[in-house]
Amino acid sequence: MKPNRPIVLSTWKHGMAANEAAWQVLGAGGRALDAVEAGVRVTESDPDVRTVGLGGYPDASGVVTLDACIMNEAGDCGSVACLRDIENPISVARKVMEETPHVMLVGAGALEFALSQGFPRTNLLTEKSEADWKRWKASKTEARQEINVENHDTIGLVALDAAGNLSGACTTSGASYKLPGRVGDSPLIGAGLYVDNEVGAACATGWGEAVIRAVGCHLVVEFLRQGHDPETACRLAVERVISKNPDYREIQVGFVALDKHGRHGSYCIQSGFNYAVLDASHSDLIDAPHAV
Ligand code: SD4
Repeated sequence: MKPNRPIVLSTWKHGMAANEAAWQVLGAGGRALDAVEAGVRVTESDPDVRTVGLGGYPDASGVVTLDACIMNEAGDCGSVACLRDIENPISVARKVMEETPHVMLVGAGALEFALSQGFPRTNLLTEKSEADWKRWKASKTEARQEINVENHDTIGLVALDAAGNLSGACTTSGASYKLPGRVGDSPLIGAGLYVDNEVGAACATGWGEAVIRAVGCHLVVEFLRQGHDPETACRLAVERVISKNPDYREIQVGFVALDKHGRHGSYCIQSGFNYAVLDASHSDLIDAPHAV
């Protein structure tokens, strides 16, 4: 089979703009790692995307804290969690990968590292997010919000470059009004993102606690390794998530997968999840098949 490459896919409609930015790199013969970083930076910096980066929903105390990770074709990875005041956590995650002997930095240490690397300090709480947070505080509703096409969340983006290498990135402001200190699946290698250059890559969106319980994206990639096509690999992982989470009817979890040949697929628990795909011949927003 002739591989379909380069190609990029990412979660939700906000992935379309991210894919365009990634394509600037991929279409020029660039490296998947550079493409995935460039792609999700667009979403992080867009104040109208309320679930990623600048303008993201804050935690219960009104502080925006961000989670992000990145992984390259060699299996190198970097991650930051509970990072505040930095607009592009994905680039900090890349610095963790490239400039330190570690994989993950969190909280105050992650911020200190970002500042030492020259990242500017930015107030991430926009007026809109602050107003919504105040309304939420006054209403005292539960922290877990519905995740759907209007209220989407994390951007996960995976790419296969012209040279046949895979990389991925995942970034989010996490669950809105979460308990301060809460970290979701998105910065956890294996849960929110996984890349194995021999077989494929996957990223996740949705209720992170459920994804973590199943180590979702590593599972998707292992199903690819067993020979399943991307949609089936995602479906089998969703079935595992369902089996580990008795409250599955109340949550959304979606996976997106790209294999080494440039084939892609997705699957989620309930209707309302879509993903964006871009290659040399088309750009699409595809509704993911769902379990219930
Ligand atoms: C997380 N998967 O932190 C991310 C995004 C989210 O509700 O907001 N989920 O769990």
